[in-house]
Amino acid sequence: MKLYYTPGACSMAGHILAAEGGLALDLEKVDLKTHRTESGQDFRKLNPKGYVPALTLDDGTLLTENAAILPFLGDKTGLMPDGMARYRALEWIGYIGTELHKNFGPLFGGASDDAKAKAIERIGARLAFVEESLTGDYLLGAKLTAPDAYLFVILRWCAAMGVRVSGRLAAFKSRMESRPGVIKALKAEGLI
Ligand SMILES: N[C@@H](CCC(=O)N[C@@H](CS)C(=O)NCC(=O)O)C(=O)O
Repeated sequence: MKLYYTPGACSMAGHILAAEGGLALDLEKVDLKTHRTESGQDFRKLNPKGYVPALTLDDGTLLTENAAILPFLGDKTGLMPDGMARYRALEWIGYIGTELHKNFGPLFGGASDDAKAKAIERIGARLAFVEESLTGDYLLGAKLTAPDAYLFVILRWCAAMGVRVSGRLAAFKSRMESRPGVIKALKAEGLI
């Protein structure tokens, strides 16, 4: 199985899950500006969507979208729960993808200062809900599950983009940073 990733991008969520769950993944870095992979492939031929993450399975099947890749890798690693908790995990992956991740668009792109300020305000409000809900060590309680990896990636972006992260969210970020699988993934992506 190979994960096409860009250092620090949302593809790191799947990378963290694999590292935390002891699942061996091949990794191939993608330059999102040139659309070339580190071995020189045209990434858009491999994944017509042109963005990371993309996961190729051993039989050549291509899987894209965090909403699919994270549950998939969570199932492979035991980090995706069953029963009602599974729907809670999917609920968080949906929230993080659509209410947090997508609101970073203006901050990454060349938006006006006004649009950036509005995005920061929106992200702050969405994060306040996450912080209120985060009553245990992880989103679903005492154990790390798939959406935690995604939330951690988003909190790293906050630090880089001037979005304030404090209290329980800051504690969650530090907790994640001390986990062996997270450290392994950050090192493999050249981020520490
Ligand atoms: N809908 C996709 C979005 C993934 C996404 O936003 N990927 C970003 C990196 S975090 C990317 O590759 N952007 C480059 C581009 O869109 O060309 C998902 O949820 O997996």
